Amino acid sequence: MEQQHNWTLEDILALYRKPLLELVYEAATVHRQHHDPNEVQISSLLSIKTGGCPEDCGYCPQAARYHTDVEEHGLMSVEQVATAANRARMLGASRLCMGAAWRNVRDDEDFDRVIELVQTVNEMDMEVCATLGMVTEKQAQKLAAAGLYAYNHNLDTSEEYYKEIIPTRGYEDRLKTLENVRKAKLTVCSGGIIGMGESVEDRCQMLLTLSQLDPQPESVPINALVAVEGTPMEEQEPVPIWDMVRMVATARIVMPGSTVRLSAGRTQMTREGQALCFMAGAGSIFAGDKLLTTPNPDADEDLQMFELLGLKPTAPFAKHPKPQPQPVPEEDSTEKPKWSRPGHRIPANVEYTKRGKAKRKITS
Ligand code: SAM
Ligand code: DTB
Ligand code: SF4
Repeated sequence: MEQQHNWTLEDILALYRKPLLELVYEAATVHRQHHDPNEVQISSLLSIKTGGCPEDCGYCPQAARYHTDVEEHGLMSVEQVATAANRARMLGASRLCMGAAWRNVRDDEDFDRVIELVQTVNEMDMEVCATLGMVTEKQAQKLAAAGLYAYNHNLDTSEEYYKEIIPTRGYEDRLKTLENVRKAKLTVCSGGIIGMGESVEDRCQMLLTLSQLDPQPESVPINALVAVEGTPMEEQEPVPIWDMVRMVATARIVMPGSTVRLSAGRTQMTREGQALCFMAGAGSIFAGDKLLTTPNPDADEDLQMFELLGLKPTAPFAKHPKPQPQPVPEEDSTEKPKWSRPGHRIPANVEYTKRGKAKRKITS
């Protein structure tokens, strides 16, 4: 399919700001040209390593520096992941997305275990996705050889606004990781979060950057911020459903071949609101009662919604063939990735880091 990489920010802003019903109609039309509108792909999230993350992402409940209710745990075993994958499959999920609270992948024993986890879930005939932080090309190749189907790494917002929420890594690292993932011939899952205080221009700039990737990402998750107590974003207002609909519809039009995923934030949305997002081109959801660490709608509720709307779950490997596992390449000790660490000061993050420390002292 021809992809359009020469959108301008003005084009995308003009789409986003169209009268809502006209925007939905245009997006629904594009959706029908490239996708089955009665199919929605289901992914299930599993946090294989939770909390204690050294990064300072202002939205994230897993950052060690904040004080949240997240229960930390080390890397899961093969048995634990196989059990979770089975459960996800019973709920109609075609994909298991394994997330780790890491800044980046390291060539250590934990990564060897992740390779085993990928091999195990691939053998269960599910699409395997991983989101492990920054990866080098060699690491991405190892994951691909193990049978990984997709790698998730979100741009999260515009390059400009990124500096307002994360001081411990640069936007160029996100882009470099996506390039590494592509070179390893994995499918790319990349999107972002709305509701972090960003402007409409930031949202559209993020969509512009995603649309300029060549090829465009196969999956584009659109998350509404889950404002978690103890994080610098705890007081952000919930995202209005209309913003979610506009974001899904605009993503759908600028990247017609991508699967747009209605991601975090569904617990706050009515069925009618979600139906409008499906109409506007959302072709995927995360299902199961938990995202990584925060709640998601009950599986039963989603099942009822699918029945009500006449939606069917997409079968595994409907868009790309199942990866055939290859021998995993040997370690290359000469590879020394240089990820950035800008280290600038973000007042809210500094404030909540202090609160986190104070709270830990009181509770310990
Ligand atoms: N540590 C890895 C990384 O940052 O790339 C992978 C896991 S991280 C939790 C994956 C993604 O979850 C983030 O890029 C962000 O888009 C999303 N996320 C994290 N916290 C969120 C929140 N409170 N609300 C919505 N999305 C969130
Ligand atoms: C994505 O875009 N959203 C997912 C997945 N990719 C990794 C994560 C949502 C996390 C929401 C907060 C939590 O549950 O910790
Ligand atoms: Fe760590 Fe990822 Fe959370 Fe950032 S988003 S704190 S890197 S788990």
